[in-house]
Amino acid sequence: MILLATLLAAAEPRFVIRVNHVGYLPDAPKVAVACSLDADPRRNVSFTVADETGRVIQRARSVRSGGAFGPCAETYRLDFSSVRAAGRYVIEAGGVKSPTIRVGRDVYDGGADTLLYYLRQQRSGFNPYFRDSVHRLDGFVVDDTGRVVKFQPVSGGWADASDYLQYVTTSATATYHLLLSYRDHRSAFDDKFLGNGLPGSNGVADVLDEARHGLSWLLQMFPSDLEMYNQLGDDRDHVYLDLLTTDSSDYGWGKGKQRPVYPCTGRPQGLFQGKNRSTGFASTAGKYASTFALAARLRASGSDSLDAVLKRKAIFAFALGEQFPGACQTAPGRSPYFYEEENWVDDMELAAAELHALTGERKYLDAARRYAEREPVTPWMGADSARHYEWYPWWNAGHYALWKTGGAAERATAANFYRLGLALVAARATNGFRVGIPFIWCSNDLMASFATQAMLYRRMTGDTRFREFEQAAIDWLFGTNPWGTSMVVGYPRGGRWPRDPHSVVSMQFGPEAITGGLVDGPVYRSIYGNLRGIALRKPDVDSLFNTGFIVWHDDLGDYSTNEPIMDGTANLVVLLSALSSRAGGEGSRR
Ligand SMILES: [Ca+2]
Ligand SMILES: [Ca+2]
Repeated sequence: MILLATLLAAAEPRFVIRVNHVGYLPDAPKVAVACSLDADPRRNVSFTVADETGRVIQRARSVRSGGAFGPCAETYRLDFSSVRAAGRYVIEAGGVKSPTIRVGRDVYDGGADTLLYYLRQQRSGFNPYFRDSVHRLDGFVVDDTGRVVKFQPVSGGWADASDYLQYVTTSATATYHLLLSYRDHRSAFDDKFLGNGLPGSNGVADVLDEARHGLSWLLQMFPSDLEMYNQLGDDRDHVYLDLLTTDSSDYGWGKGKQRPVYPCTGRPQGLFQGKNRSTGFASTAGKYASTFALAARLRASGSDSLDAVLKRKAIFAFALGEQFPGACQTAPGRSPYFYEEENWVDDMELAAAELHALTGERKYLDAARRYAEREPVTPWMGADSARHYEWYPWWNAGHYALWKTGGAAERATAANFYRLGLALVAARATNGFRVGIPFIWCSNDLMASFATQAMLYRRMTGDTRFREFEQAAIDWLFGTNPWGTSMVVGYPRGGRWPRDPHSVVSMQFGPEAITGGLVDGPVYRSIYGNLRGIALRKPDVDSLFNTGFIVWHDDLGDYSTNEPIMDGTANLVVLLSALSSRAGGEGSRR
């Protein structure tokens, strides 16, 4: 057995070429990364690029090693940016061929819609994937002791990940991202689904259908000016690995019955051992306000009276945030993990900027500028680590909103603040993959956010100094990483992507069932080693590439790197819709 294992290991390639499996836009920087598991004293390779027929179209070029990264003893950046013609190509280096590489304006078309499949699958209330209603009894509002205050109808929204908790923090952010994608890139989206998520056409872009699903839950979670709810369910959910439709979590009111609804209180919360460190309302209030304000301005709800309600609630949510500054964190149950969001001025900045755009009132622009000055850079940028969701959302859309609604001074300030953050990450990205984010839990969310901020900065200013890093982050998400895998389940069809994510849905129905889900992504080995209850369920096919400081496992047992995440998926919709060739997308630019 040992001999066989040794022989098999010896047969594994020790020199690999990693590429973006989705492909490259004709005018984008194009770089594949070769990873050698063995140190090479020459520290040098030459590579060629051939077209589909085998004809060499870029003659041999020699490249110096960019040094070690993770499992790679050497990394080589194979730049083929000069290849601009649409087509399929193969790179050859070190006697090894790359996977087929696509170049074309339309390589990202349909990508954003693919992500929406996962969001539909995560729907609570009526779930179109299961064609059944889930969690229809939600929920019971609870006080600090867990005592039921009253029943409140809040069935709807999206399950957060492969557990079924629901948070305003992530759901409002996701809804905002969907609305922003609709506003900026609506032609990138199809209309192949109805409002309830079943197949069909309703004259509404599917991204707006999905945003409306989020809006309707958020309206239920902020039912009156005196009640601002923050969370539905808690981690007692984790006891069972059930399907959404047969969730048998028991919060003391019977299996599969009501789930607890946690309000923002401004006080630490947690019914068992662990408590969060909540201090106010503003992180959640700001998210309600910005999402409702953008929806009202876009007339997104489809009804004038509902748009008026959204506007009134946006104004009131912002006022609550001003009255009770501080963070409203998610509440832990029996496990020590919760979303430890500390920053709230980013959320209030975004809210104020959107309210200015909606109402034109000067006081909101002043407030947006004031909040922006308090946190120019989202603090994970440039850092080596952070607590779980400590600095959330991962990119501050408030600066972009301020830039859009402000005058010349605000535009300069907002662009400058984005630049400062990007420069801090770029300064850490001296490795062969050109990545500078910290590999904390949900690193793919950070990677997508860095790329989004870099793209927005480039469009806002025309300054291309971070273009290489922007592209490297996009490429990382779709295969230019040590494992050579796309991080989105089922996308792109022909590429490598997670087959065994941490999800009971894919476990029972196959990975196609959760097409479109962005998984958490690699984490520091130290994080993986210290989390509770992680055990791989099968031999690691990527063991050769899991020897470095970061790890990723295509294994249901690893909830730290391979669990699809709702908010990360919605965040990526912004980027993928921008890359589409349809009407104004990045792919249409010359
Ligand atoms: Ca539709
Ligand atoms: Ca925040």
